[in-house]
Amino acid sequence: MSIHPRAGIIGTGFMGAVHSRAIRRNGAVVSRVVGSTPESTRATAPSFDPEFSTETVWELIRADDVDVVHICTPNATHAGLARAALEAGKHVVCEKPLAVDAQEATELADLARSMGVVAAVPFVYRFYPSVRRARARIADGTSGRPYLMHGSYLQDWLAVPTDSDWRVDPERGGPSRAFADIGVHWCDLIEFVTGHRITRLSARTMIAIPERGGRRVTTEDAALLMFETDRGSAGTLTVSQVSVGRKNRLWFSIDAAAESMSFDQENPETLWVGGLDDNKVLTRGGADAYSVLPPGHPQGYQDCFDAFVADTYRAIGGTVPDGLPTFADGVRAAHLTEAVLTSARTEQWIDVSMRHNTIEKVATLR
Ligand code: SOE
Repeated sequence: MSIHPRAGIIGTGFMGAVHSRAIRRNGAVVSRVVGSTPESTRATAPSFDPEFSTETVWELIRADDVDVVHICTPNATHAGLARAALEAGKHVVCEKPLAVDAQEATELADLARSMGVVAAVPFVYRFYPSVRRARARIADGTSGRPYLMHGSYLQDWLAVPTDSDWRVDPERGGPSRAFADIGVHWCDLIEFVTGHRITRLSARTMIAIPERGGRRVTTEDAALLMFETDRGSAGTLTVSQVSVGRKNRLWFSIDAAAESMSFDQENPETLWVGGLDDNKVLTRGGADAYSVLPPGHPQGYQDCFDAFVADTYRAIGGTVPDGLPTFADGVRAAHLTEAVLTSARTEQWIDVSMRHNTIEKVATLR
């Protein structure tokens, strides 16, 4: 199939707009667009300038002029929409979380494999050139064995009691909010860069603002983790959506035998490298993987999305690029999310290693 498939977008909010820009920047067609409801479709879909007007989700999923479905709706609708699109034989890009429980996420990954279609999840921070550089330094042995991985993912868009969003409602967002929404990005990224897998974790969650819009809040504003990995490393993570002044500050440090490296998503053109004799800042070079602009012309979040969609569409064309985040990665994220909630409830360490073996099996069977 062409690497310019015809796309259908379900969901016309911020993520729908990000996906539509990435689709068009890759030379593909936005064939159909629907919102979460017929009313939102009529109100918002025309602004996406689709090829065809579409009344319902089902019309989009069944349309012969849609090859790949992008699901950009509230979390609790993801699994049902992904299942329907897969059963219709479509390739699927589903926003994280793939599903609000790990069993359903696993079933979707199995279904995608049995249907023989491409099924991807936008863990897009993998596509920063600086992140690929850090990954290469570990893979080629330059960094030495990672000892510690630590960092945070901090935002402040829910820092005020009057702030709210469908994510706060567990019926629409699922039982976890901060970790399921952004903590999974950090965990995916640290495992992607190091090649390690988190095998056990201890987590605490906290609700900083107990009431929003007159309703009691039951989903976490923040999560704090300690974890161990399958290759003898350990780490910590702080996730928060109430950290005033932090807009989208994903940051990690990997402290390895020969050097430490740190990356800051709010300053993504550089990678800090600390050595025993000197420290240096590596700035994105024009020849780096996923560099599309000359040095000094900063690349950012949308460029990562463009690269993710390009690689997804390459996979649809028959060549699966290294590092494409698929439904198997969505399954892992769902398992980590469940482990975080279980650990926070029981105050116990939770083993996630067995789940990983299952996930890897799913991933390799493809
Ligand atoms: C909101 O927290 C959000 O848009 C997340 O849903 C995205 O996954 C993240 O990349 C940016 O912040």
